[in-house]
Amino acid sequence: MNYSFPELPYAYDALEPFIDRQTMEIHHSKHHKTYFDKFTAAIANTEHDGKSLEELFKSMSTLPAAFRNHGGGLYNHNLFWEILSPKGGGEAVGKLGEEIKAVYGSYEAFKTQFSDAAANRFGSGWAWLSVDNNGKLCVCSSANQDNPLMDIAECKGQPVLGLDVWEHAYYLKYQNRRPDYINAFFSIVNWEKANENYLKIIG
Ligand code: MN3
Repeated sequence: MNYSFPELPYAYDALEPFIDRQTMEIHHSKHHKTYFDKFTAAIANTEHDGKSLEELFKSMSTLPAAFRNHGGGLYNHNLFWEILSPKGGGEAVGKLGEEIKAVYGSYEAFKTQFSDAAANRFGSGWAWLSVDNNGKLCVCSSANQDNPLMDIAECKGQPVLGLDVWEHAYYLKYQNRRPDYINAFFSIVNWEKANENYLKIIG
C-alpha cells in the first residue's frame, strides 16, 4: 500500500472569505479523509493494491464501486486543494491562459462556460477543465466522485482543474446559492498550478 493522505498546502482559514475555515476543515479532515480511509480499506489485500489511482481509473468499469466512489473522491480532492490558493484569482496565465483565449475567445467566455457546467450539474459532482483525447481543452461536469480519467466518463480527458460542487463544499457559507460559491472560486484559483498541470499533460 503506497497511498497517502495529503496535508492542505495552506491553513484552513487561508481561503477566507471565499471559502470559510469550518467548511475547509470539515471538507479536508472529515470528507476527504473518509474517502482515503474507505478507499485504502477497499483495496487492501486485493490484487490491485499499490496500483496508482490513474491506472485504476482506466479500467474503472470493471472494478468495485468502492474504488470508483472513494478512489475518485481521494484523487479529486487531492487535485482540488492544489488548484486553490489564497494568492489565486485573476486570469489564467502562461500557455494555459493563451490556449483558453484561443479556444473560448476570452477568459470571461471560458469562465461563463465553466460556471454553467458547475451550476447545471444536477445533484453532487464536479466541474472540470480537461485536455481531451485530441489534445484540446474541454469543459464538462461529472456526477458524484467520477472524473474525466475514468473509462466510464461521458467526457474523457486529463484534468487541468476541477471544482467540487457537492453541497459539503459550500453549504455552510452559501446554502442554496451554488452560483455565488462558483463565482467565489474564481477569486482563489491557482492559475500557476493549473498551468503547470496543463504543461505536464501536453508534454
Ligand atoms: Mn468534496
